[in-house]
Amino acid sequence: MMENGNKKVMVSGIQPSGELHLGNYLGPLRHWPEMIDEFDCYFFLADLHTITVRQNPAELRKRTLALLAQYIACGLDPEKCVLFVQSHVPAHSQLGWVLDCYTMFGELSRMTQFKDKSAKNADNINAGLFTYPVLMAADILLYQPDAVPVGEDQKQHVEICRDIANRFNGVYGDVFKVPEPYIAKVGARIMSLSAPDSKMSKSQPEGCVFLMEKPEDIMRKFKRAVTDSDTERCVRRAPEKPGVSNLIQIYAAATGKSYEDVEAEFEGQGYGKFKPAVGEAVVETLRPIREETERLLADKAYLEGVYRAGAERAAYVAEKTLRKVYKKVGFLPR
Ligand code: ATP
Ligand code: LTN
Repeated sequence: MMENGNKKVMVSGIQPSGELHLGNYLGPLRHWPEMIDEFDCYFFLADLHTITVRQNPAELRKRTLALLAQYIACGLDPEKCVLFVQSHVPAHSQLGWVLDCYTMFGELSRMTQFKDKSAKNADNINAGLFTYPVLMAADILLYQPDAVPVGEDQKQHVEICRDIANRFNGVYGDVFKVPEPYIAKVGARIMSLSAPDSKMSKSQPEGCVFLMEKPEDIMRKFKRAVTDSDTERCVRRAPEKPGVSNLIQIYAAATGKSYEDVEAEFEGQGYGKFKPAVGEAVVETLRPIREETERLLADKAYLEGVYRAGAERAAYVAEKTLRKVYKKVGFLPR
């Protein structure tokens, strides 16, 4: 079923750097299972990327396996797509080095994630944090994908990947396919429940709903969600109502309804009804994922089988691209 030469290809990854949250799910992850019939899909756990920030080794191992279980629990059937751990496929690091030499200091300096993360980790602004987008470009280009499904915040990284691919192709001919970012319309930027002007992020846990969180904790976070102080208190999207607009977005994404339908459903009702309704919709969306993740985590042998087979299938494709690149730049064949 894979690598049949006709199907379009898709690749994406998430860092096992913390607990998966509602933004990760409603933004990119929810859409991945919808694509596995149409595309040849490669989904990986971006563990190499996580060490740009200091990690506890035992925790990292645990979270990597938990994220794999969550991928599967969200509907990524390992029989229908390739699931693997980034560090298990050395071609990622190997192509990363080559692409480092085709990426400019100036363009990396403009990356907003680098600016943000170096401000947050002022005592550890390491070279990996700086060259992170180049490794990400290697992750992508190895699989010659048509599309890269990510959240809005990763768009700039897919764009630099396209620039690097075009630069390389400009010198050596058509080595890489130049992929498009694929960003969902609903849910691409879920905002924090406690500070709706910043994106939901694990670094602000009070405004962040985690996939494995208990239903009562999720309900509590939604009931406390920051809304707006307009006297009408009506459920309608508006730029001056970021809190309510975000809740409408979450409810629409969780239930599959349009924004207009959500507004109509709660017309004439205040926030007191709306906030718990959003909480319940989220709890019900996440419940089967949480239960299936727990079941899968009890079967380590199965998960090991999945990532071993995934690494083999990914490496087969990745090494083919790497060999082509090595040949083009003039490395002596082994
Ligand atoms: P942090 O919480 O530290 O900001 P993160 O949650 O963004 O990190 P990543 O591994 O960088 O973690 O993100 C995984 C995927 O989830 C990416 O495709 C990213 O675009 C998407 N994503 C992250 N946060 C959100 C959000 N609030 N809304 C929608 N998509 C998001
Ligand atoms: N940078 C991404 C994770 C990531 C990725 C990738 C996503 C690493 N390599 C390749 C898509 C394709 C992030 O922080 N969310």
